Amino acid sequence: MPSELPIVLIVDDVPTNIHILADALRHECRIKVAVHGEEALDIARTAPQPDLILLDVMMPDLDGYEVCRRLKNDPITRAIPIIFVSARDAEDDQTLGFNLGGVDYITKPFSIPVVRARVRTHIRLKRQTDALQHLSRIDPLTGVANRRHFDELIQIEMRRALRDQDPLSLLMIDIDYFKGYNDYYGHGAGDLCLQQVANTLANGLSRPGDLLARYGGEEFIAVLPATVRTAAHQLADRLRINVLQLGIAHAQSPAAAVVTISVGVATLISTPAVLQAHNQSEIDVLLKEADTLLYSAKASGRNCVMS
Ligand code: GH3
Ligand code: MG
Ligand code: MG
Ligand code: MG
Repeated sequence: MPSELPIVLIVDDVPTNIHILADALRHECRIKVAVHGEEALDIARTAPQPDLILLDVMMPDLDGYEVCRRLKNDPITRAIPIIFVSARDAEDDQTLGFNLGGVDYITKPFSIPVVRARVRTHIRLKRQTDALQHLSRIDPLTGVANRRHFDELIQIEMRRALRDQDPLSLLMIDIDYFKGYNDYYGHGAGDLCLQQVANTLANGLSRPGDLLARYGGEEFIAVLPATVRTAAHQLADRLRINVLQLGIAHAQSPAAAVVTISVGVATLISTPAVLQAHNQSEIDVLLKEADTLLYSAKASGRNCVMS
């Protein structure tokens, strides 16, 4: 929550240095501390993650540069801004810190007001970046994830499914006779209908790892990790009934007097042949299968699920 105090992780092998920095920041930040590199890596990975790390360079075992390298190599910690705080003030040291992905480099001895100002600045920038990233993944009309977020997430889920040999299901969902709805009730009512259907679909997904995205105009896609075909089919049918029960009048629908959806269900089964395959080609196969089954659902009269 952006209104909460930001969490700052202070990493230094000398407790006195930690105390000075912690005293300087404690009124405006929640402080976590680590006295060596491994501890810093652990804390950085653990939720709630720090919003910023103040990182000493000279430490026994892992030095600050190596800690930074590892944080930047791990997708879970990559986005946390790192400010180096070090007595090593040579140009080369500072340049290396920036080249490794540090956002700033403070040399010791430092001025406390300047440290505070730099910390504030980098936390503000981090929050702006987070807000922009969030916006870039949301469909503005319905508030659910957009196509871009789906494209990113399906890559991650496909890699995970192939690695763990888990099933992975996709639901391709399309509103029935939506062109007729727009033509009859108007585009504004069409937008409202899209919002209600999106809400109902999103609320119908039960597991934390499930994702609903708007895939195109009146088409949605649900990603269901670790879900076998029968379970995905059951879920799809529940979503279908939930939308039906919204009871949005649709005078132009030959399928029902209300707005309905059709759903195609595709499931990845990790056979040895599939394990050899490239992520993207498996994603394409899964999308094609879901689309074909959606088409069959349409051909069978709509308001139904095909798997
Ligand atoms: P089917 O049952 O075969 O899916 O028929 P359909 O009429 O739903 O399919 P079609 O693809 O012919 O029409 C989709 C319509 O969705 C066309 C367009 O008017 C409407 N649509 C797409 N995006 C939006 C949107 O953002 N807002 C509104 N109001 N309508 C949209
Ligand atoms: Mg040190
Ligand atoms: Mg449609
Ligand atoms: Mg469509």
